[in-house]
Amino acid sequence: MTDCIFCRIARREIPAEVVEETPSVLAFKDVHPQAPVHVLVIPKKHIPRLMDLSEEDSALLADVHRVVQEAARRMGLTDDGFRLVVNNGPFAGQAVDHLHYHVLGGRKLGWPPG
Ligand code: DGP
Repeated sequence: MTDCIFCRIARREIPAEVVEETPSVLAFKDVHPQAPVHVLVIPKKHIPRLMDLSEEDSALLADVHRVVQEAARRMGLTDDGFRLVVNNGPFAGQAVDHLHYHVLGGRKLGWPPG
């Protein structure tokens, strides 16, 4: 158990607009949306960064991707598509040290990112 902000959201100690939940994964709306749809998908387990994943997390990662699919369906992103982003570490601008996937959609997104 940690006091990180996403662990606290996963424990429902801090309110969030939940889009999808399974026993191991939570999807909720980003508080500072960068696109018309901006959902964060997190494993409930505290994993600080993508580089901290290990082989024992394989099933959990599959769950995360299933929830990404379900959240995308629920938010109407299936036809036009969406972007899935993981910021890993300071150069990527990772602000919250709890692994999270950004699901961004609802408009055409630019590439490359800044
Ligand atoms: P990153 O830069 O990849 O670490 O993105 C962190 C994201 O988390 C950022 O887009 C804003 C979002 N965020 C931070 N605190 C909260 C919060 O308390 N609630 C919600 N819903 N989102 C948050």
